[in-house]
Amino acid sequence: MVVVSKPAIEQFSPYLKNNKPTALFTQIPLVDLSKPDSKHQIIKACEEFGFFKVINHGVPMESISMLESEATKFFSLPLCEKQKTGQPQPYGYGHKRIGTHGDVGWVEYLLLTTNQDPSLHSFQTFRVALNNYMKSVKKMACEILEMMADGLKIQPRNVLSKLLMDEESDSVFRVNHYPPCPNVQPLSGNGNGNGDVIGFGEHTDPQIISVLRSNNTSGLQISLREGSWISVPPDQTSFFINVGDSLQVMTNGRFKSVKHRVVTNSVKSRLSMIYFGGPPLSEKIAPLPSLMRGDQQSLYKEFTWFEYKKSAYNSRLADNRLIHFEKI
Ligand code: GA4
Repeated sequence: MVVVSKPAIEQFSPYLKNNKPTALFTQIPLVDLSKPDSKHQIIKACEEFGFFKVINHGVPMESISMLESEATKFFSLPLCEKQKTGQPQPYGYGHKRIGTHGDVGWVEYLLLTTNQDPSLHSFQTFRVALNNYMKSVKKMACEILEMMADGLKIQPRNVLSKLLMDEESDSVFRVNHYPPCPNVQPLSGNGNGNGDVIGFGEHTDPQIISVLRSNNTSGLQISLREGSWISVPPDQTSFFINVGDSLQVMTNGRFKSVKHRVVTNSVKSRLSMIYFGGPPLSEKIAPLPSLMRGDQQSLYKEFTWFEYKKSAYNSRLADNRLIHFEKI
């Protein structure tokens, strides 16, 4: 009999997650965008989780599938071809290293600006599929931000969405490919067969809103307020929305940015594409005046998106980035 040994745990140690318990039975909030009360559900989800799933989103399945197939083709190219899109500085093709401060994950990715990005110039069909997809996803993100303004009873209703619509909007697009990760012998029997190898370490997104779509492979987990993690069942026909740090500040902490991470699957590869909606670099990130009641004070110091982004990109993934901007 041939016994195939599992790879040594040491080889994977930088990718292993800590082992806080995983909460069972918590339902991910679901928002049907075609329903008249969706704005209230969005507010509730943003306050409780900073995260929700949307259906009836209006993004054509065809543009989703086209981008997925272009991305799959791209990631199956030889490494040297993929590297022609440039090293991530921060835009371009990257693998294993995330950011510039020592974070690693079992992942390869493409990080792109949503504007005129030179990175994909030799991948024209990819660029076309991406622009097409991004147009619909940005529209949906703006609709959601307008429903938020309605639900928060603030005027004008485009107070948030105009930041994404601005020509100078500093938005980012990311495609992540998590190849199946070979089984790792768990340190102690924690019940998860693959020893929970980290694909993308825990973090919050610095921007206003993130819109994620993945194939049908599991891996995404969100952290609940009390610190436990729940797995988000994959659904390739839906989108998942994250509240980002900037939206937390703009709502003076009423909405919370969601801590999330991705663990790898030992059998299937996971492909996710995420639109990170950000404001123009010069935009002041501060609580919306129309949300502040009476003598309510801002919980945060004054800063621009440029200042926050600079500080965020100088941090480690798991750092609490907003802490430096909180009033003492
Ligand atoms: C998290 C959200 C987006 O993926 C991203 C990431 C960025 C990167 O990959 O370069 C960062 C991360 C993200 C926050 C902290 C810094 C910067 C990696 C990292 C360690 C593109 C973004 O805007 O911020």
